[in-house]
Amino acid sequence: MWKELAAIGRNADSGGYRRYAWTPADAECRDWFTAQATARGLACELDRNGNQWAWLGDPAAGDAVVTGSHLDSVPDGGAFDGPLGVVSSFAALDELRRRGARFTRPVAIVNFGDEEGARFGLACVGSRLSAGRLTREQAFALTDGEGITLPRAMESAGYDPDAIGADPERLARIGAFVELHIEQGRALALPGENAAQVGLASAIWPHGRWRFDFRGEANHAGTTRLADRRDPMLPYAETVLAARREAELAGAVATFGKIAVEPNGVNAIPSLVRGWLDSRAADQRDLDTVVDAVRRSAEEYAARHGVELDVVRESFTPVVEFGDALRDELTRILGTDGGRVPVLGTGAGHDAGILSESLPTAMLFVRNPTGVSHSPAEFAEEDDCVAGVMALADVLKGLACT
Ligand code: HGY
Ligand code: MN
Ligand code: MN
Repeated sequence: MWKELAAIGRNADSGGYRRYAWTPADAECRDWFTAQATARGLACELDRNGNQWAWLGDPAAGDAVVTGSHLDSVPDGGAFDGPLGVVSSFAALDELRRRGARFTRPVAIVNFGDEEGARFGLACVGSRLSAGRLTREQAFALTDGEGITLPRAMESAGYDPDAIGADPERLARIGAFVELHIEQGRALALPGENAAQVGLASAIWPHGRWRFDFRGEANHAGTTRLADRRDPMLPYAETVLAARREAELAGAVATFGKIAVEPNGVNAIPSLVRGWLDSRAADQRDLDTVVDAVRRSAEEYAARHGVELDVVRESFTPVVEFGDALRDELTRILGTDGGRVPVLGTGAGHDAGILSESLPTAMLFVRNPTGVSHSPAEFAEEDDCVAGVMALADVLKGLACT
């Protein structure tokens, strides 16, 4: 399974993945999902938001146990972020069948669409739509870097954008959603009390994405006197450094990882510099402090250079505290050999976080020896991945089988 999926959407030069929503690579990942589900006799279903579901048992019976994750990636992302959860779900089902488990609740494996928001800028579009946390109007307004809107992109991929919207009936049939994910950090890998192959999630930090548009005046790089310039690159550069300073002060994180310059010519002073800030903090107050301070600094720098500034919040996810009941149930199931199961917070967003307001959700983390993610270097040891599959099989057995 892993080898088949690994070849899809991988860029030969970088070794990273470019599986963006509603692109041919996304379609190939979806075909792979359908093939894996069909090969296991699971009933495949596509919901109104383009999320894929593979069912064992009758969904209408309700109280389903669902597992899965996402298959899309960030630009040049790694092989594990998302796919490890989906592959492990199919493998865990295979393991349960090997053990002769008898299912007493419907079980489904899900592939949530557009979790990374790499193309349209908003994280977790598929799960947000289903949970009613993104309206059709908001979704229709999303555009990619080429100005293609989300509905047009869905249509070109053969999906009906007019069908999108909240899906409360579907979510009401789910009793628990458990997402397995590679840890995007090193808490499980470092020696100490959290050293383990598998851990559980406690919370997801509040986090968001803000677009800073610095508008200056295009001009000749060679002939325009410095005093006559309104160069948007300068306040942008100062704002990047301010973001780092403010994050350090607040014990938060802040990243300007994406920039778009117009006209982007070596010998032209830009007319527009667009920078995207990703900022996250353990609590909302610190996040607000960082973003407000960065915005204020940006305004001050822009004014100093005669540059206009617009700041737009493009994506935001409030803090997620995963419910104790389901996590305690998983701890009971996994801690059978007396081993303590580490419980970790994370700064990474997930579909499980989006759904946590609609139904009981939990996350399993698999050890990441380097902690690296959102990079072609992302890696997990095979025996840690197998431990993750076994843990997920134990969890699904404990929740959905006699
Ligand atoms: O950006 C995130 O937190 C996640 O990988 N979507
Ligand atoms: Mn990710
Ligand atoms: Mn992910």
